[in-house]
Amino acid sequence: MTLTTKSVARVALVSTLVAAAAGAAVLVASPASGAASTLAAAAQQSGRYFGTAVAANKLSDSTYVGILNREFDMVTAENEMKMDATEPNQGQFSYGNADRIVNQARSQGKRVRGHALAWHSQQPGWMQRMEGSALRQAMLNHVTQVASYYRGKIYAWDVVNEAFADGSSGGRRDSNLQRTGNDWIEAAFRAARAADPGAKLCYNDYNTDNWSHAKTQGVYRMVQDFKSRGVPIDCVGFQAHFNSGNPVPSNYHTTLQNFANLGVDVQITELDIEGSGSSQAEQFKGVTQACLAVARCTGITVWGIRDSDSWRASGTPLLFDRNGNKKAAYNAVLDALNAGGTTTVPTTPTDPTTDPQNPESCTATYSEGEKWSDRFNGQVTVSGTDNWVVTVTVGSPQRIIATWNTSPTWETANVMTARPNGNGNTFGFTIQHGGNWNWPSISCRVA
Ligand code: 9MR
Repeated sequence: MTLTTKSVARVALVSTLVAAAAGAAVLVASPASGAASTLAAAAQQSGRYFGTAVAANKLSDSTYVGILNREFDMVTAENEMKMDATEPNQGQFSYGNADRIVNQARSQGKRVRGHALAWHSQQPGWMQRMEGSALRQAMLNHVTQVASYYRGKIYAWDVVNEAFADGSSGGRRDSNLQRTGNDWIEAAFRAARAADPGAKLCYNDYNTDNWSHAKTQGVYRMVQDFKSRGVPIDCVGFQAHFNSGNPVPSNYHTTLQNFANLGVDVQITELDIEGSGSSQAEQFKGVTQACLAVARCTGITVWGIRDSDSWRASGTPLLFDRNGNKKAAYNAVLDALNAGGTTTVPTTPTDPTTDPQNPESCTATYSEGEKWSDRFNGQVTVSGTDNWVVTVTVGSPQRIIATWNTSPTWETANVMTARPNGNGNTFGFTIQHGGNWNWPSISCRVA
């Protein structure tokens, strides 16, 4: 911890007051040790997340929501943030179902992956009929509007989804967006960065798992080119939809590591593996271990909760059966997460130095502070701007009971908005954890 003298004094004061208030607070150190019992808690041991796709129309299903709240700390809207859902008529934006998912997630202290700002598929009818510069403008406006609406609430956006062709070409997929010019992808990334400087910006695709495949190589060359030219890209999403015709490749770890070596995070974004029993479990274990072995693999998202929630339910490709029971694949993933939790990855997004278009980006880095039996301290250091707004979201039943070096406002009881109060760019807080030792989620934007 690098606290100023002044803030050390404040921490001490806060701690004393809290200790007095709590009666018999004992100064002991470390968080819970031993094997974690949920996917999210197990992933957090190495600074990673474990997420799922969520469908708004299932949020009234208590079994579904029970598993969601218990097991996952990252949420992707399965369909509700896509272009047809958010802009059904040109210039008319519709966020009802997406908001239901975002609000449910954030009220439970979960983070959100945004999916997807620009895609050849699931375009609204009016966009499907467009071409050329009118389409380019409409696409950029869509990216700007949607990313601005959710500014500060999204951990990572799939800015562009599935833009590369299958097969041996290694080139782009033909689409109305591609026909607006090869630079449409970088234009979308620049628009997204301007709209939400605190979100990580990802390129997301499928069939990019095998390092020797032409499509994987094509995406790799694009990311390499973007990094060399300062196009703002932070991450690559690997959808990871596997089945017997498209099994987990033996070089999967190599693929993830090679992309990470370009200076981007990698994320497994839509994992499902058709099959059952121990063979399915082994494959889930392999994918989990591959992510854990790559420092910049920041998390795994499965594409649904129960087999019956899956887009390909007959392949029973998920971690819970149709009744919500844990499958062998669940235990394999949990064990792998518990065994591999040693690598710590940075919690925070966006390298502002890579974005010449946006010199005032914002990076917020969380670090752990002192821990007691009933509470722990955390601090956030902001870089890139002196003009920041940081959102700190704690999970239930946590409560922020003290702060220093910021004067907070509250969106809800567990969502705090922090701004500079003249004490520099590091602020801190005390979280009464109520048994939940998870780190808060942090996002940052330029005011
Ligand atoms: O799971 C989604 C399903 O409900 C939709 O009908 C389908 C429509 O395209 O999209 C599915 O999600 C896809 C994701 O958005 C992108 N990668 C492939 C996913 C599975 O098709």
